[in-house]
Amino acid sequence: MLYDTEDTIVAVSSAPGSSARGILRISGPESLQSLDRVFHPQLSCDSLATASWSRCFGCVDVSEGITVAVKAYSFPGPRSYTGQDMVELHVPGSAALLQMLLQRFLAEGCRLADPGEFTARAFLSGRLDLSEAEAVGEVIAAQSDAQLRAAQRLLDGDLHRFCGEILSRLTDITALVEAHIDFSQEEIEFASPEQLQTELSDLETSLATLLRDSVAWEQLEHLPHVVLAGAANAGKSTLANALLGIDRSVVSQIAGTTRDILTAPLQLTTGECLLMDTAGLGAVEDILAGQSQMLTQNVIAACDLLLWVFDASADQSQQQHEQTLLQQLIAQFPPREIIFVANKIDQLPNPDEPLIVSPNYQQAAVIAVSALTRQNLPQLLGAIEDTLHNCPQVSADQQGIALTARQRHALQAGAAAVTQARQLLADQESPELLALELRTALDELGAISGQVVPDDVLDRIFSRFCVGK
Ligand SMILES: Nc1nc2c(ncn2[C@@H]2O[C@H](COP(=O)(O)OP(=O)(O)OP(=O)(O)O)[C@@H](O)[C@H]2O)c(=O)[nH]1
Ligand SMILES: [Mg+2]
Repeated sequence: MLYDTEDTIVAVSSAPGSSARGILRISGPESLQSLDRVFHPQLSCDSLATASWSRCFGCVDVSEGITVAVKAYSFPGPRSYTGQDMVELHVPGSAALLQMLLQRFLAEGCRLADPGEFTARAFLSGRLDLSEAEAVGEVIAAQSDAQLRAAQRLLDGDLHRFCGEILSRLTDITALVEAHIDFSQEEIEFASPEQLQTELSDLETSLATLLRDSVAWEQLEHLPHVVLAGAANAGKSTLANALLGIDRSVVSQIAGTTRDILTAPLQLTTGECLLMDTAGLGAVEDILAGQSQMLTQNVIAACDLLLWVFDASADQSQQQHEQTLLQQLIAQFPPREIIFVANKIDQLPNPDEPLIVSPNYQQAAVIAVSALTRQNLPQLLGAIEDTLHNCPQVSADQQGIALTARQRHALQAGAAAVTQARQLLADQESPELLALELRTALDELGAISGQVVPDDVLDRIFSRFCVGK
């Protein structure tokens, strides 16, 4: 992608497909003029070429005999999204209509925008720094609440503020060291080596803390896996459906109903997880049951939380059988976290009688529920949330900044250069070497907000966007 900002670009910026409203976006020096040439405003409209943004109703002749009613918004630069003169046309969201409108503006000399080019222009005009521009892409790509919230924090400039402060402190230190080199003939001490040592080790700590507390975007992409497992007929599928609020899994009295792993996202108040309903464990009656149970064991081995479902109303020999299954399972595939779910309490003659569950594995919680009557499901959801709280995917939601691979790499390289600089100072190496290392740190950390970024890096970032953003 060439970063030419002198031409005027156009693209459909609403999502593909039919919708209530479709949006065509235009940015560049000719935006307002090209709008003027094709747009017929209603009489009551104010001029679109005002200093602040304005809106006007009117119509556009898209081709012979076809006129489209549009709402035109003009956003004069530099206070627009891209920093340039911008226009948005809002029309009923028909793909055919938007294509006609797009062709009309292409015929007016506008160029079809590349993916992410509007946001690239926002970055190039200084409206967004690079970490914020990346956040726009992540907001668009977000598939879960956790990702969306992390992207929003990035967009709000959390990383931008942190890097700005570090860069400013680092620039001060570099200036002191360089002044020392420039005035080395004179007997002036700009800063004592001890002062510089303290400053550099403070910076090291700040960078290390950020790196430690941050999470990778890829990590957010992995939602915590919560697996429902237990003996056949314990009520796992009924419980899955009740928790999800939809009939996702088939339920029946026949043991061995579920064969495949059925997965669906479950919304929690602290984030989201993937709920997996599995085939019941126990005697293997046929090849299919054997394969299903192997699949179940695999997901249990990799899950973040196991919900062991058992039938609290079953007779003693069945309960004994379920416990043996559980013991065998835990011995072979110890789960990270476990909650015991005593199901079918609506069937108990005396529901208030305390349940006795052994083994007392890792002092796990026991929640008594009825998947059928939905009794105590809020308690179960609460226990799931509490247990997952320590999962990085969910807890990242509350605290750490999520870093893209590029940002993490730049932070690590910057932190390594700061450590190297502190080491050079401790070894009483020449100030020239020290200044060189500090410059490296400045370059690396500056790359996060985009102060120094080569074109190919920009290409990689903006090519992940869709056209129109
Ligand atoms: N009374 C009562 N019946 C339940 C409850 N939960 C499930 N059931 C019944 O138990 C039977 C088995 O339920 P499923 O949800 O299919 O059990 P499952 O554990 O998924 O069984 P498999 O897929 O065969 O391993 C069905 O007849 C359900 O209606 C409950 O809380 N109370
Ligand atoms: Mg089932």
